[in-house]
Amino acid sequence: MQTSRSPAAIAEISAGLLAPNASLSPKYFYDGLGSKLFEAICELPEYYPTRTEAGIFAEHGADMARSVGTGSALIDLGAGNCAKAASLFPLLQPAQYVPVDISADFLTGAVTQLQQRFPQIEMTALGLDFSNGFELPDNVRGERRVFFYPGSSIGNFPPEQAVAFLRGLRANAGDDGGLLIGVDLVKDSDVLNAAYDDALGVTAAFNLNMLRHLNRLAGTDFDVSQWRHRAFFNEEQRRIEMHLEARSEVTVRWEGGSRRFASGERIHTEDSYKYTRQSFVGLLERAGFATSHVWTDPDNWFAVIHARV
Ligand code: AVJ
Repeated sequence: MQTSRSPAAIAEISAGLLAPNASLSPKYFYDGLGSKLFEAICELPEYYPTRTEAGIFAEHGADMARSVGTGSALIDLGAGNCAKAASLFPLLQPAQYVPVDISADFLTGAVTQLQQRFPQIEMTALGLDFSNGFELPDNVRGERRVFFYPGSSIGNFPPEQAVAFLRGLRANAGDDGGLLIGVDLVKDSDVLNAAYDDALGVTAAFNLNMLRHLNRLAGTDFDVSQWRHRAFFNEEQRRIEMHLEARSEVTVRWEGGSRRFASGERIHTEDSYKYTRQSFVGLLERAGFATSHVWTDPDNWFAVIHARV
C-alpha cells in the first residue's frame, strides 16, 4: 500500500482539488484496498465487462492465439491480480510475461504466486504508473512484443489521449508486435448505469475509498461520511462519469491549501468511455495500428481486438 508522500502527487492532487470543476485521476482508486474493491466489483452481477470479456476469451482463445502467435513477450498493462493473462498462458504460451501495475505491492504478491505455476515463463513485474508513457526495461527482448490491455481500461482516457497512448504502444511493440485489447461497447444506459452503481454499494465504496488514499498521499482531511457516490452514463459524450458529491457544505484542508465545497458540489473521479466497434477500430487506425481481428459476445456488449503494428 502506498503511504509515502511524493511532491509530484501532492501537486497534482492539490491542482485537481483547486480547479473550478474539481477532478482527480482514477489512478488514485488503486491503493491496496482499492485494488481489492475493484476485484469485488468484477464479481458483481451488475458489472458485466469482466464476465463478458472472460466469455470472449473462453470462446475464442484458440483463435486469438493463432492471430497473436506464441513465444511473444506479453506486456500486461494494469495487470492487477494477473488472472486474465494467466488464463490465456496455456494458449498464448508467451516466452516472457511483463505485468505492469500502479499498485506495486499487490502486483508483486500476484506475480510471486504465478511464477510458481508457470516456471517456464520469464516474469518481470513493473510497479509503475504507465498512463503517461513508460520505458520497457532492457530485458524485454524480441521483435514480438504484444501489449495486453484488457478490461476496457483504455476507456479511462478521453478519445484523443487514447490515440496518443496507443501510438506510444505501437512505437514500442517491435516490428512484429501488436496489441490485444478489450473494449466496452455502447449499450442500453440502464445496463451501464447499474454496472457503475450496484445495489450492494461496492462501487460506491471503491469511489469513496479514493478519499482515504488521498488522505495518506497528500495529507488531506477528507471525511468519507461527508461524501456520496454518483455515477451515470453521459449519452452525449458516450462515457460513464463517476463523481463524489458533498452531502453538505464541507471544507477540505491539506498542507499548502484548502477548498470549500458547497452542498451538492462534486469531485469528478472517473470517466469510462464506451465505443462502438467501428469507432474503436477508427481510433486504432489513427494510432497507426492495423486491426487484424475483432471478437465479440452474442449481445455485442464487449469486444476484444487484436491489432498489428
Ligand atoms: C478499470 C477503468 C476498466 O471503467 O469499468 C469499475 C473501473 N470504475 N467500476 C471501468 C471501474 C467503476 C473500470 N476500469
